[in-house]
Amino acid sequence: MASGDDRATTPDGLNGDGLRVAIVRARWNAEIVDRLLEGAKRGLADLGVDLIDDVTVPGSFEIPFAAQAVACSDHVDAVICLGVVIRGETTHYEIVSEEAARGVQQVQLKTGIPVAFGLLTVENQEQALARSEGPGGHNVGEEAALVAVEMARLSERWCSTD
Ligand code: RBF
Repeated sequence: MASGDDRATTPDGLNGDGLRVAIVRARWNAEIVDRLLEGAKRGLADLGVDLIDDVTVPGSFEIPFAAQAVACSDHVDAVICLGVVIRGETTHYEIVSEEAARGVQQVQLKTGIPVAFGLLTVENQEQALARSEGPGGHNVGEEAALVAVEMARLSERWCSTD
């Protein structure tokens, strides 16, 4: 796991035993998304989590819709979203990245299922590579896996209806 001043630390003793987690990932920039996927799977395995589904969608713009469908299924405790949006010559960068972020936040607030934002929104390929298994092992997919588990445990503790 990477460390750095600008990154969250993981609570001591965090474990994912018994949690059911699904991944929703975009096919745009697939080579880099695959690196995020590897990181996310590693993060989940390290915490003993069962990955129960791995859903792909065309692009990051579609991620919130799929995340909502998965979160509504009653079969998951958390969802991890993975995508890569690279700034180009058009305004699509802002549209795709902002709508993906807004949508993911809406889904977790609306469904009560934590949805981790493992999307890279970057200027270029170099930045994307650095944040998906770059120097020091920085992998935003792995970080998103830890966030998903932490938030699922938090939700379990405070939102339980038992
Ligand atoms: N999807 C991504 O996940 N990452 C991108 O960098 C990305 N760039 C796009 C640039 C343009 C000009 C367009 C039209 C789409 C882009 N998409 C990207 C796809 C988008 O998320 C979505 O799949 C499509 O717009 C279809 O709804």
